[in-house]
Formats: sequence, C-alpha cells, structure tokens
Amino acid sequence: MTNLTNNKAVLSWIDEMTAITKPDKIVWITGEEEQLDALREQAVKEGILIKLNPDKLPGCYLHRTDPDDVARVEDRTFICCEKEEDAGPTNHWVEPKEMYEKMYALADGAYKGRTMYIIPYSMSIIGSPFAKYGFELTDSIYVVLNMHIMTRIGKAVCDALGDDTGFIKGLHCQCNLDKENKYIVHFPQDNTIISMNSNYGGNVLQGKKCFALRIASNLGRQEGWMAEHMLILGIQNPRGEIKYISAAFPSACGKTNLAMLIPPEGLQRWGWRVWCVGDDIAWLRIGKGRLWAVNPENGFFGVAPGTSMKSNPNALISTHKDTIFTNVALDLSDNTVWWEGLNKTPPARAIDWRGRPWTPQSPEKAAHPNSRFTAPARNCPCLSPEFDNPEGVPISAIVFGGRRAKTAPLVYQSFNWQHGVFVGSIMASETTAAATGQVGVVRRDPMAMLPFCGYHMGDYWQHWLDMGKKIPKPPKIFNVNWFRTDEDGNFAWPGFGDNMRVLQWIISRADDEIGAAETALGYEPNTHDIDSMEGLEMSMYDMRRLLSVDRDLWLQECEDAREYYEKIGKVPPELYEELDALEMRLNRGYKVKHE
Ligand code: GTP
Ligand code: SPV
Ligand code: MN
Repeated sequence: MTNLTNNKAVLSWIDEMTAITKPDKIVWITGEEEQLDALREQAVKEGILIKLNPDKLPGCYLHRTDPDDVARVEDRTFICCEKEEDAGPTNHWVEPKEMYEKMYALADGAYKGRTMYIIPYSMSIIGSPFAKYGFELTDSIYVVLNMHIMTRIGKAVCDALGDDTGFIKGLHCQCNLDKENKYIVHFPQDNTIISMNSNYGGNVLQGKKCFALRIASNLGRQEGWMAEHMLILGIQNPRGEIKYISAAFPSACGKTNLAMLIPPEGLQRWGWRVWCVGDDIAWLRIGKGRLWAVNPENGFFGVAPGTSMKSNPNALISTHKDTIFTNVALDLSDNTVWWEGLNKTPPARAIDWRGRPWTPQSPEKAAHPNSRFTAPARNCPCLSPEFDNPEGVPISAIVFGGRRAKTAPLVYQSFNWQHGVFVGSIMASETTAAATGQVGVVRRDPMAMLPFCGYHMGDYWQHWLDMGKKIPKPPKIFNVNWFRTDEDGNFAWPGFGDNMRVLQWIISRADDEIGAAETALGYEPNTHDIDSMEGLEMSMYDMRRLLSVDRDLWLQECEDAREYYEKIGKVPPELYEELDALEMRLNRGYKVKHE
C-alpha cells in the first residue's frame, strides 16, 4: 500500500517503529468508508465486534474488553519529561531513556503475525489554525474504528500536515494485555505517546486523554493556551441569545449529562435550551479580549450506565446509530444492548459484559459500571451549530464541580479570577469507576485534571493565574455540586435537567444581571434566585440547606487543602493568600450580606 504522506519525519519514524514491532502487514487508514466497512466486517469475523440489530441500531456494534482492562490505569500512567521535578508530585515519572528502552523491549516483535494500522488523526477541525495532528500506530481494529468516531482521521490530515514536523507520535501495542506490563507513557519533550498491554478507551484512544490533555497541557503552557478536562455548552435564553460556559468535573461526575441537558418542561416553554459543543475536553485560547473554547474531539466516549430517555435523551439518541458499545450487556431478545439505568425492564435473557449468560435474577451487574458508548458528535440532537466553527465559542463562565456528599454547596461564585483558580485548585471529589482502584473515596482533583495534567501541578496553577492576567474580559468562575446527600444518603438535589436552574443563575451572574449573597466561600444565590417556578418540588428550607456552608467542615477542608498544597510544593503564593483569606473569613463567622 502506498504511503499517505511524503513527510520525511513521519515516514522515518514509522520505519523505526516498523523495525521494532515487525508487523506482517502495514495499512494506512485513509478514512474512506469502504476501508472502514471492510475493517468492521473483519472485526465481526474475528469476534472483536458483535454486529447489533441493524433495524433498531443501524451501524452499531458491541465490544467486550478483557475483564482486567476496563478503565484508565492511573498507577500505570507516566509522564517521562527530562527532569523528575517537572512532572511534579501528582505524576509517575521514569527517566525517558530508561522508559524508551523498556517500551521498545515490550514492543519488540509485538506486531508479528499482525497488522500495523497507521491512523493519521486531527484534534480539532482539519486545517484550522488551532488543529494539532498526530499518528497512532496500532494493532487493534477496535482502536481504528473508535478513533474514526472520536477524531477526524485519514488522508486529509496528511494533506493538512504537509512537511511539518510538529506532529504527535503514538505507538499502541496490545501485546497480551499483561496487567503487570501495562504502560501509558508520555514523553512531552518528544510529543510521543506509547500505550502497552491495554485495549481500553482512555488508555489507547490516544487522541483523547494522552494527547488532547497530557501532551496538549504541555503545549498550551509553552504556547499560551489551555487544555482542560471540560465540557462546553451554549445556553439559549428566551430572547434567543446564546452564552457559552465550560465546566470541569472529574471523570464520571456529570460532564456528558450537563453538556446535553434538556431543561425542565416549564423552562423549555419559556424558550430556554442548551446546545452541546463538547462533553469532555476543551482547548481554550485568548482572542478579541475574551477566552474562546473549541472541542478538539469529534465524538463522545460516554458512560453508559444511568443513561436513559429520562436522564439524558440526547446522549441516548446519539447512540442509536454508528456507535460502538463497550462492556454493556447484549439483550438476546432483539440483539440490542442494555445497561443498568437504561430502563426499568431488564432483558429476560442477556449476555453480561464478561460474555456470560445473565438474567434479572443474576447477582452481578449486566453492564460494567464503566461501560461506555463511542458515538459520533453529529448524532447529537442538540449539537451546537458552532461545533464545526474553527474559532470556537466565547466563554462567559467556567464551572468547577465534583461529587461531595457534604461539604460543597449546590453552587457558589468565586470573588474573582485568582480566587476562582484557588477554588479549582482545592477541588475534591469521590473517585468513580472511570479509573481502576477504589470507588467513592474523596481525593483532591484540581480542576478535574489530577490524572491528566502533563506537568507539575504547581506550574499548572501558575499557568492559570498567568492566563487570567492576559484576558481582558475573563470568564467568571463558579463551583457546583450536584451530589450533596441528605441524612438518608439520598441525593438532595434532583440534578440532570433541573441543573438548568443553576445554569440560569450562573449566566445571570456572569452578566452581572442579579445580586447575590456574600458568604465566606464566595457569592451564593439568594434562595429565591434559583428558579423554583416551573416544576421544582423543593421547599425553601431544603433549598437553603443545599446552599448552606458548614463552618467546621470547611475549616477542616482548609486544613486538608493546606496539607495538599504542602505535598504539591511550588504553590503560587497567590493561592496561599486565598487559602489564608478563606480561613480568616470562616473564623470570623463571616456575615452573610444580601445585596
Ligand atoms: P467521563 O466521560 O468519565 O469524563 O464522565 P462525565 O463527567 O461525562 O460523566 P457523565 O455525564 O457520564 O455522568 C456520570 C454518572 O453521573 C452517570 O451515572 C450519571 O447518571 C450521573 N450523573 C450525571 N449528572 C448527574 C446529576 O446531575 N445528578 C446525579 N445524581 N447524577 C448525575
Ligand atoms: C474519563 O475517564 O474522564 C473519560 C473516559 O472521559 S476515558 O476516555 O477512559 O478517559
Ligand atoms: Mn472524561
């Protein structure tokens, strides 16, 4: 097969990787439908994919991963920059030369008897000034077909790259999925990514977390922009005006759901609606006095469990064609898929995510808690008309949030950018099934970037502070918590569509349209300012509780944050100032003042 590019740097790197991996065959992925169709067919034949009911789910497939390969592996993820201190205390580091040797030893002959697929891909719109190009070499058809959904691939990428040498090099070998030799490795100084012994989502779809966050956060720092774990959405008000916000929540904490929100019926009637620009990653840059965001991806790699026509119809509809499902259950009655929370009628007979027979009486879950769908963005009924705009959208507000059963109130606004960076830096959230390890443990996850920041966390905070100074009209910064619980452990806030009520307050505040109560944490809504008309069944008393701040819990929080700062080291002094000021406000029994 002929090469798709004459770019010497690309070809010589591929030659080098070919010599190491020793494939039987090399296939360039052109992006043409004919080639992709042949690969789908081959994957079905080889048992990699199961073709689903073509009438109910046209173009859809099911894939089951190895049961030990179901989520990102943070303890096997490395940032191998030149100096250990530049990776910082939140990243694993190994000296680059040593790591290359280890990786190339694992890759030695890894493609023997197999095919090397070369995927040219673009993060962001091909040809746009903000697009970045990469090549992923893989022996996995599953990766090829997922990258086709998640990014823009094929010959057009090579044409746009031309002879430029600023591309991202990626090598992925499934090997034998040996857990002990699983590695997700980044070499920021060489723009290189190597994934070994995994075939799961965020570990191997390298455009996503590896490139668009870990490598891109490094590029952003050097080039004066930001790569963030953020959704991007547009809020349309009854006057037809659209304001954009971006929001950083940790993995499996509600980004996809918020990005595709459908407002409560009453608010819809008034003309409120939400447009989805992105559900996981935002690249942000300064332009015309403001901060602008693009979504570098082209699809959604979303959490399946809990996704239903009730919780997130837009996401569910997005999966109704041309979608790959991973680790959900197969409904044997009609060859479709099922997961916990899809509906209240589990299939009488199914095959679970491990490939075993399953019935509603089975003690275990039918779908893995981190089972996912890979769906093309164009399928989303509320996809923003700005999705394909290479300029991106201007951001009015940045929202941080996480899963906190007690501490964080429903919503508050920071006093200013510097205070907002502080709020992001002390974010904490309960862990979820998106990464291997314990679930439900509260940990610090600054800006939802703990697993994705490709350099020293202290330097990253400094970059945030520096960026703020350069934006003439910076977005306002907020914090939300949809996951506060009552005494019985139930969620105290209905969440999902009702989150629209909080978004309304956020954009009113971003535009300085309404007043707020000043508290020790920041600005909070006056209770009547959260739109409780139009069907919210919540008493003023409960609403006040949702917005309440427990002083003792927060003093404890300050102590924890201080400890965390000490662990990080190299914390910008401005953030210590903010921490001291918060503690002082709490200790003084800060008066709540209504404007
Ligand atoms: P990643 O793809 O891992 O980055 O996850 P995400 O941040 O996009 O999370 P997603 O929207 O997929 O939601 C994860 C889980 O949280 C799902 O089980 C949702 O049902 C649940 N969830 C999302 N929004 C809400 C909410 O407002 N309230 C409650 N209680 N649960 C929510
Ligand atoms: C996340 O964990 O934040 C995800 C899923 O979006 S993965 O692509 O596996 O990282
Ligand atoms: Mn994510």
